[in-house]
Amino acid sequence: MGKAQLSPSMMCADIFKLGETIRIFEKHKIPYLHIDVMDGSFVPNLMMGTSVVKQLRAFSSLPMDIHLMIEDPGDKLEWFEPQEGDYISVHAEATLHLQRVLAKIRDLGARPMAAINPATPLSALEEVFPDVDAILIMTVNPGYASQELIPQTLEKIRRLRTLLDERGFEKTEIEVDGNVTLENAVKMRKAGADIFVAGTSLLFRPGNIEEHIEAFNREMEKGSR
Ligand code: S6P
Ligand code: MG
Repeated sequence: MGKAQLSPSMMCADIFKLGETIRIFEKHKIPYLHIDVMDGSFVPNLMMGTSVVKQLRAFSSLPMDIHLMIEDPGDKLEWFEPQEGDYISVHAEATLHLQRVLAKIRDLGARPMAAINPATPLSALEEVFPDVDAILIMTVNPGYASQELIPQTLEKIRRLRTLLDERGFEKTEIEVDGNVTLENAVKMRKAGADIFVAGTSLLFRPGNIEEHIEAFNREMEKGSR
């Protein structure tokens, strides 16, 4: 198992402090910026469009982890100008042609990730294991920040890790998104998670972001001993 990685959910950041917050992430070698894109149709909310992505790219070279919560993502991938090193995740529930969309992400030069909602069984993804570098397990229903963890998703992470390893996909990463508190992160890590989307429950909770990053790293190191 590789190092536990943080992917800060930028929709939870204070927009008036965005620049300094991103500089903190660069200083701490945070591997991704998590960008939630919502279309008001796949999820009941609107969030983070193409111009935000463009401006962030001009400001920082940190790779992006673009979470598309939109219907028919396949014909909109180019809008986000995918870059080498970026992850782009698409929901199994949002397209009839998941394999084609994942292959297109790879063709565009980014890393494909398949996402599933809490109620969607893992079997929805088994046939695309060869097409992804990561799988995103939603631990809340997508659409909003500050929700409560859906407890059965912990067991789902565990089952996915076992299934991936049994099928020879040991390198495929698991990302978790939703109510990643320090306490939940420890449980998610034990279940097999690699990338932790950090929103209002972790990095953007009251207090100091750098201290929150350090606390996360300490907890993760404890777990690996
Ligand atoms: C939710 C979205 C997430 C949230 C994140 C918020 O639909 O995909 O990325 O921004 O989960 O984190 P928290 O800690 O407020 O649940
Ligand atoms: Mg997200």
